[in-house]
Amino acid sequence: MIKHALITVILLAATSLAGADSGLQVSEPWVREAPPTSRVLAAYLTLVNTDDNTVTVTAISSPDFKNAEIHRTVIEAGVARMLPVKQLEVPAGGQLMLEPGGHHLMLFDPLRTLTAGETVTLIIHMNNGKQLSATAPVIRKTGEDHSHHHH
Ligand SMILES: [Cu+2]
Repeated sequence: MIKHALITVILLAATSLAGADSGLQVSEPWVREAPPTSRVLAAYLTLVNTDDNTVTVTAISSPDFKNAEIHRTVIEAGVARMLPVKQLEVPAGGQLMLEPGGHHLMLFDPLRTLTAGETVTLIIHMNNGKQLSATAPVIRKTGEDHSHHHH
Protein backbone atom coordinates (compact mmCIF):
# COMPACT_ATOMS: atom_id res chain seq x y z
CA MET A 1 0.00 0.00 0.00
CA ILE A 2 1.20 3.48 -0.84
CA LYS A 3 0.09 4.78 2.55
CA HIS A 4 2.09 2.16 4.38
CA ALA A 5 5.18 2.88 2.29
CA LEU A 6 4.84 6.56 3.11
CA ILE A 7 4.72 5.86 6.84
CA THR A 8 7.85 3.74 6.53
CA VAL A 9 9.67 6.58 4.81
CA ILE A 10 8.60 8.99 7.53
CA LEU A 11 9.83 6.63 10.23
CA LEU A 12 13.19 6.32 8.51
CA ALA A 13 13.40 10.09 8.18
CA ALA A 14 12.63 10.52 11.87
CA THR A 15 15.34 8.05 12.79
CA SER A 16 17.92 9.81 10.66
CA LEU A 17 17.17 13.08 12.46
CA ALA A 18 18.76 11.67 15.58
CA GLY A 19 21.40 14.05 16.88
CA ALA A 20 24.75 12.33 16.68
CA ASP A 21 26.16 14.49 19.45
CA SER A 22 23.23 14.40 21.84
CA GLY A 23 23.60 10.67 22.51
CA LEU A 24 19.86 10.23 22.07
CA GLN A 25 17.88 8.82 19.17
CA VAL A 26 14.14 8.60 18.64
CA SER A 27 12.73 5.37 17.30
CA GLU A 28 9.22 4.74 15.95
CA PRO A 29 7.43 7.88 17.09
CA TRP A 30 3.68 7.93 16.44
CA VAL A 31 0.55 9.77 17.47
CA ARG A 32 -2.76 8.01 17.98
CA GLU A 33 -5.49 9.48 15.80
CA ALA A 34 -8.37 10.90 17.84
CA PRO A 35 -11.84 12.13 16.85
CA PRO A 36 -11.67 15.56 15.13
CA THR A 37 -13.25 17.25 18.15
CA SER A 38 -10.74 15.79 20.59
CA ARG A 39 -8.54 18.29 22.40
CA VAL A 40 -6.11 15.65 23.67
CA LEU A 41 -3.99 13.20 21.70
CA ALA A 42 -1.45 10.64 22.90
CA ALA A 43 2.00 10.13 21.39
CA TYR A 44 4.40 7.23 21.79
CA LEU A 45 8.07 6.73 20.92
CA THR A 46 11.20 4.95 22.02
CA LEU A 47 14.20 6.92 23.28
CA VAL A 48 17.49 5.17 22.52
CA ASN A 49 20.63 6.27 24.35
CA THR A 50 23.81 5.47 22.42
CA ASP A 51 25.95 7.44 24.84
CA ASP A 52 28.08 6.28 27.79
CA ASN A 53 26.11 8.48 30.16
CA THR A 54 22.52 8.64 31.31
CA VAL A 55 20.53 11.14 29.28
CA THR A 56 17.77 12.98 31.09
CA VAL A 57 14.78 14.21 29.10
CA THR A 58 13.19 17.19 30.83
CA ALA A 59 10.31 17.79 28.42
CA ILE A 60 8.86 16.87 25.07
CA SER A 61 7.07 19.65 23.21
CA SER A 62 5.32 20.02 19.87
CA PRO A 63 4.82 23.10 17.71
CA ASP A 64 1.59 21.46 16.49
CA PHE A 65 -0.05 21.70 19.94
CA LYS A 66 -0.53 24.36 22.59
CA ASN A 67 0.83 22.18 25.34
CA ALA A 68 2.35 18.78 26.04
CA GLU A 69 3.00 16.71 29.15
CA ILE A 70 4.83 13.47 29.84
CA HIS A 71 2.58 11.08 31.75
CA ARG A 72 2.77 7.67 33.29
CA THR A 73 -0.21 5.33 33.56
CA VAL A 74 -0.50 3.55 36.88
CA ILE A 75 -3.11 1.07 38.04
CA GLU A 76 -4.42 1.88 41.51
CA ALA A 77 -7.09 -0.40 42.97
CA GLY A 78 -7.83 -1.65 39.48
CA VAL A 79 -8.33 1.82 38.06
CA ALA A 80 -5.94 3.29 35.48
CA ARG A 81 -4.75 6.79 36.38
CA MET A 82 -2.28 9.09 34.67
CA LEU A 83 0.38 10.92 36.63
CA PRO A 84 2.57 13.73 35.26
CA VAL A 85 6.26 12.87 34.99
CA LYS A 86 8.86 15.59 35.55
CA GLN A 87 11.68 13.92 33.65
CA LEU A 88 12.72 10.69 31.96
CA GLU A 89 16.09 9.05 32.54
CA VAL A 90 17.38 7.02 29.60
CA PRO A 91 20.16 4.72 30.83
CA ALA A 92 23.53 4.65 29.08
CA GLY A 93 23.39 2.22 26.18
CA GLY A 94 19.74 1.54 26.94
CA GLN A 95 16.32 2.70 25.92
CA LEU A 96 13.06 3.93 27.36
CA MET A 97 9.74 3.24 25.68
CA LEU A 98 6.73 5.52 25.77
CA GLU A 99 3.99 3.05 24.95
CA PRO A 100 0.27 2.47 25.55
CA GLY A 101 -0.31 1.56 29.19
CA GLY A 102 3.00 3.03 30.38
CA HIS A 103 4.84 6.29 29.86
CA HIS A 104 3.30 8.41 27.12
CA LEU A 105 3.13 11.94 25.85
CA MET A 106 -0.15 13.84 26.13
CA LEU A 107 -0.62 16.52 23.51
CA PHE A 108 -3.18 19.22 24.31
CA ASP A 109 -5.13 21.53 22.00
CA PRO A 110 -3.99 20.69 18.45
CA LEU A 111 -3.40 23.78 16.32
CA ARG A 112 -4.79 22.01 13.23
CA THR A 113 -6.91 18.96 12.50
CA LEU A 114 -4.74 15.86 12.64
CA THR A 115 -6.05 12.83 10.80
CA ALA A 116 -4.24 9.59 10.03
CA GLY A 117 -1.42 10.10 7.53
CA GLU A 118 -0.50 13.57 8.74
CA THR A 119 2.60 14.15 10.81
CA VAL A 120 3.40 15.89 14.07
CA THR A 121 6.74 17.38 15.05
CA LEU A 122 8.03 16.42 18.48
CA ILE A 123 10.93 18.19 20.20
CA ILE A 124 12.78 16.28 22.90
CA HIS A 125 14.46 18.58 25.43
CA MET A 126 17.42 17.29 27.43
CA ASN A 127 18.90 18.55 30.68
CA ASN A 128 22.19 19.23 28.91
CA GLY A 129 20.39 21.94 26.92
CA LYS A 130 20.32 19.91 23.72
CA GLN A 131 17.23 19.24 21.66
CA LEU A 132 16.25 16.54 19.25
CA SER A 133 13.35 16.67 16.85
CA ALA A 134 11.33 13.81 15.46
CA THR A 135 8.48 13.53 12.97
CA ALA A 136 5.67 11.33 14.22
CA PRO A 137 2.98 10.06 11.86
CA VAL A 138 -0.62 10.12 13.03
CA ILE A 139 -1.85 6.54 12.96
CA ARG A 140 -5.37 5.12 13.28
CA LYS A 141 -5.64 2.30 15.77
CA THR A 142 -8.93 0.55 16.24
CA GLY A 143 -10.15 -2.25 18.44
CA GLU A 144 -9.47 -2.92 22.08
CA ASP A 145 -8.72 -0.46 24.83
CA HIS A 146 -4.99 -0.04 24.39
CA SER A 147 -4.45 1.29 27.88
CA HIS A 148 -4.90 -2.29 29.01
CA HIS A 149 -3.09 -3.89 26.13
CA HIS A 150 0.07 -5.86 26.81
CA HIS A 151 2.44 -7.43 24.34
CU1 LIG B 1 -1.77 10.87 29.83
